[in-house]
Amino acid sequence: MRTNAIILAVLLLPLCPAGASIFTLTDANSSSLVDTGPAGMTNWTVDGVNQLNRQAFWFRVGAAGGETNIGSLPLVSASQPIPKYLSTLYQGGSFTVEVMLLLTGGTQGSGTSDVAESIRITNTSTTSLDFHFFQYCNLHLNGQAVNTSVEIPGSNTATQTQGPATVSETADVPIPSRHEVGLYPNTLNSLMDGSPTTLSNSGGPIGPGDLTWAFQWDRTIAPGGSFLISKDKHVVPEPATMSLLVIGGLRFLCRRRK
Ligand SMILES: [Ca+2]
Repeated sequence: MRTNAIILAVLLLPLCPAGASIFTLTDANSSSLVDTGPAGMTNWTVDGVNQLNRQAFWFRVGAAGGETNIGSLPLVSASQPIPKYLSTLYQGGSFTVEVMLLLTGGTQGSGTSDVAESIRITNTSTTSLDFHFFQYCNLHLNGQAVNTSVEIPGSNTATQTQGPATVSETADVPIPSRHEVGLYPNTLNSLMDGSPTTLSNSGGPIGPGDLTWAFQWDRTIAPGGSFLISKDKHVVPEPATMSLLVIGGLRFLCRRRK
């Protein structure tokens, strides 16, 4: 009987977390740690090397006041039906935020990895919602805090490099309202102060340094309506392994042309 109770508790745990929980996503050569609390995604390990310091999301309703980390909202549910996928749902005062993460690793030793993310904000009230959503990312490519460069050459793709060829690119849809590259912790401090943040639209390139980038979406969401953000973040390896990975390289080039 006691064994059955323990098994039941373990089965229910991913569905009914009491508070912030840390989930581990795994697939092929990759793993990632996701804290459902304010820390957000804190690790993205590819072939044994962590590429990420932190990625987290903030929001603001209306034009005044500071931003709030979504991980500080009540967590309604967290579900990990398969090791490489995690879905979390947060309850705001008049809206919900659902974050869906899919980790796709490359073959062992390839150095390639991909994280696809979708964020759905739903206005559950009967009035329009003046919503501002922020995505903040601090990559530590090749496990190093100081990376070579970061830039947002257009308005929806952030490219960070370490050395001549280790690259992470993140493309976001729909195109963000604003963006910003920066040196840690300037953007993070702005998101954590008590004043409204408007990203600067600085696209760089900047570096070397402890580099960060962020996107901002400003939307009025109709009563009962939703706003969906989709993005894809991937990393490709340094030249020594790149030469062995023609297929992976071609896939990267194809993605760049989208
Ligand atoms: Ca702020």
